[in-house]
Amino acid sequence: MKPLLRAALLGVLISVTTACQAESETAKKPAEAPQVQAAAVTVAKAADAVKAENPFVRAVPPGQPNSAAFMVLSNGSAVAHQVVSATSPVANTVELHTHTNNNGVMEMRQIPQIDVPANGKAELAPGGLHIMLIELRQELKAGESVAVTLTFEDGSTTVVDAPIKEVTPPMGGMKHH
Ligand SMILES: [Cu+2]
Repeated sequence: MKPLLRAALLGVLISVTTACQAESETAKKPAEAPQVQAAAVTVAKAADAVKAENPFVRAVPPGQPNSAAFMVLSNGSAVAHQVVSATSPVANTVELHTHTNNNGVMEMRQIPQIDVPANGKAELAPGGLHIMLIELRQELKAGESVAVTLTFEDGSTTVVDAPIKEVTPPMGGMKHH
């Protein structure tokens, strides 16, 4: 290649690259501002979008170490939400659990989150999803109620006041792990 031609090509290359950079820099700035504004308007707290319906906690006799809370989580928004943890003053440890059928034996296991689909429900019921109350600090008498605090994926929280009820254990009992 002749030196003159090479210099000319190099010149073209440099001018193309700088033009591209200049273009993308200016293109970025006006696009960012409206996006941030739209997000602030449409994003609602998960705790406001998800309602806990018909909550209850299983009554247990004194000396029983564990119990569970059940409810229907109803998501009225077009965004999926997740319960990522729960706490309660009546238990030392609170975990999110599900039941799985392991070769005919129903077993409970901890799960990292409970999904509440957009415009949908998550049903926590005996034999299925539940909030496990482990190492109870007190007797859970039917007729009283228990506060259960749910924490969602965005850090927002809901306190659910769950009445204590007598619940017949599901088939397979309460085998833990
Ligand atoms: Cu459990």
